[in-house]
Amino acid sequence: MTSFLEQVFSAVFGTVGKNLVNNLSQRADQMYDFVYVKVFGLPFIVLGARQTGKTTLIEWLRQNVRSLDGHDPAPTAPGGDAVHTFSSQIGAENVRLKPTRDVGGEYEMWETDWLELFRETRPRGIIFMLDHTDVLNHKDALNFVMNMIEEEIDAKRNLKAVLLLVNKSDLWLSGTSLDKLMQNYANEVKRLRNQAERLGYKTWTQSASVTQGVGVDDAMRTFINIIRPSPK
Ligand SMILES: Nc1nc2c(ncn2[C@@H]2O[C@H](COP(=O)(O)OP(=O)(O)OP(=O)(O)O)[C@@H](O)[C@H]2O)c(=O)[nH]1
Ligand SMILES: [Mg+2]
Repeated sequence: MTSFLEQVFSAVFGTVGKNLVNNLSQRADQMYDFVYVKVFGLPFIVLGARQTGKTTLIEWLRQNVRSLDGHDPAPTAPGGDAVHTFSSQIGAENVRLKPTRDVGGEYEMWETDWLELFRETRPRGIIFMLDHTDVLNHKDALNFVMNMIEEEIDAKRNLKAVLLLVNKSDLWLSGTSLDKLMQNYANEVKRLRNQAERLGYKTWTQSASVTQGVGVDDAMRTFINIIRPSPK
């Protein structure tokens, strides 16, 4: 349809006509995305090695509570748990979110649950969670996610952001800084930045304590602002 219109407009008005049609169809796509997300929710996924706080973060978003102290979920089982689309108060705004599924972080689930979720959701954003323990495992998990993004041509098409969320700051912030902790991941972060630049998504690192409600609101506001389609 567009190419037919383009041909007609190019024949009648030359390049100006072609550009006009391109512009209009781009705006129609943007408007469609904007309305679609308002109704059906922002598709994003939460990944990360075992026990990093994925379930807790989804609960934090879902319950709209500012602290989950004492909250102690069981490790997420193979197959994960379905998460229905819900609205969440983030900053001053009510945003409709669609994380689709809460997946577990055990190694055996990466090739199965993580990959399936990525393919099914075609997320606009990925929150990759880690903490201050088990550096090698977090490196493996992050490299797995980068490989997955590299290889999955359809699933990565809408990707606008990958946030590295370093959780449990209540346990490590008194002994070290975010920069120091992230020195362990210098190669992975470099690779992630290169990939982001090449594929056109944004990536950055933030610290948080989801159970204490510290830094999560800020991280989520930034994340949502980057991944949501613009109304223009
Ligand atoms: N101290 C502290 N503990 C946290 C924080 N966030 C989560 N936890 C705890 O870490 C443990 C694991 O949290 P989960 O949310 O189950 O982690 P998960 O990534 O879903 O774990 P799997 O499903 O096994 O992959 C729980 O005991 C949480 O209460 C935090 O910010 N600080
Ligand atoms: Mg879990």
